[in-house]
Amino acid sequence: MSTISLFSFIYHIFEMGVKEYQYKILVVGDLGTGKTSILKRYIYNTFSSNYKSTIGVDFALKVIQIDPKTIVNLQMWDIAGQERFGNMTRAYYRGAIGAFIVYDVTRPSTFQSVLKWKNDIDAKVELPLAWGGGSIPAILLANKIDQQPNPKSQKEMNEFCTENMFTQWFETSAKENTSIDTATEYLINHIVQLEMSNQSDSEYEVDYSSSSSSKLSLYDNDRPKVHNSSCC
Ligand SMILES: Nc1nc2c(ncn2[C@@H]2O[C@H](COP(=O)(O)OP(=O)(O)OP(=O)(O)O)[C@@H](O)[C@H]2O)c(=O)[nH]1
Ligand SMILES: [Mg+2]
Repeated sequence: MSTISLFSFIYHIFEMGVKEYQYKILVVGDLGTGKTSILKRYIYNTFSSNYKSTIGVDFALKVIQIDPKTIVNLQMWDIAGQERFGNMTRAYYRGAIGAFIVYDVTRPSTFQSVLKWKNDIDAKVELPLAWGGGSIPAILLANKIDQQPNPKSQKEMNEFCTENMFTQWFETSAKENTSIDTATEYLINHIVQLEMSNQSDSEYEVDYSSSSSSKLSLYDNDRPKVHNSSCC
């Protein structure tokens, strides 16, 4: 792109009044619950039954056009289950504005851990003061429902989420692509509304300074290229 056309492109963006938001979203939960698979399904629309445990953290980006004047740059941080509330999570969580907490419906022990993950997040990160502070929105994902129904009833899930301040819950399958887009849309809409209701004029900046030592690798080498998504 020539310098002149670059300037006219930038001018066009300003003239159109396009607002761009950056949201950092965490994906946490016990080992093997399907966090990486959920992200791969959401971003690349792929699934593999091979289990390759994440080491440290991975992250992926996706640009979403909410409406003609609103763009969201979503930064999804896929935190290894083996991190288990260790010291590194504080650095990984910094600047996050929302979270998915994932359990595996076939392994009850992973449900026992979701509160530990929620408490770990609540202890280490909170919403910006300009938004009123407090806990970041957390969505509970009951994953692998293609393998068996969720052992918890809808009533139990609703009560659990209300009591423990989860924003919402969804039953998902990364394998069969069940409710992953819906859950993500729900979280993004919730965050956009939070930001708008606090009438913040400036977009929320994510601080990456702490992540320089993190593993910021690509996902698998066979990652297909998908329009409007990118990975660093
Ligand atoms: N049947 C089924 N298998 C799934 C689903 N999601 C993930 N898996 C499988 O579960 C295993 C673990 O998935 P991962 O996505 O690697 O789990 P993870 O939570 O990222 O694990 P860590 O990185 O070790 O914390 C893999 O073999 C996946 O193929 C699902 O929705 N249904
Ligand atoms: Mg993983």
